[in-house]
Amino acid sequence: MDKFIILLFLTGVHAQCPDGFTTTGGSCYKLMTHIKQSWIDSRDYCILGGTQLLQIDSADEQLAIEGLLNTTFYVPGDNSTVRVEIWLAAGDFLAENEFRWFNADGSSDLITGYTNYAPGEPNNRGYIEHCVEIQFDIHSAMWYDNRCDDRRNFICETSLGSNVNNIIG
Ligand SMILES: [Ca+2]
Ligand SMILES: [Ca+2]
Repeated sequence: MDKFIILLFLTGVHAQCPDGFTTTGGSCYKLMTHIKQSWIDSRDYCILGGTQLLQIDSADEQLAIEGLLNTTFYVPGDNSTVRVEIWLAAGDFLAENEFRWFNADGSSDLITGYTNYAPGEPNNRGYIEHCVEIQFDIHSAMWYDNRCDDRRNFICETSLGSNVNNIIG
């Protein structure tokens, strides 16, 4: 009986993701499959919902996101057509080649930790690529800098136990 009560207590305090979000590891994610927007509009959309545009801080988190993309987009038996681009909350539009994570509160942090750029990236092709995206297909999910005005799908991220505005849900 004591064990049962303790189990109920632990279950009650366990932090959950908001409705519609996927939990993997220590964070909650919502993949916007039905909207493509510029980098700034994607970022603002997540912030209006009480979340942030996706930041990937570790190889574990990268794997979690690859799993989410695979689950969402991979069609069994179809090896050719899956190709999706997803914004990350990273860019170098404040200072060229100084890539930062942009936080929901308006602050930003120089990226000094994990990255997963494709070979030769970021390359600032045409001198107009200042926002970072994932290019996902069935083989890889590497990072590229690209044009901030391009319209992409995106992922909003929030922490376990947080509340979100229902525009996201
Ligand atoms: Ca994250
Ligand atoms: Ca590039």
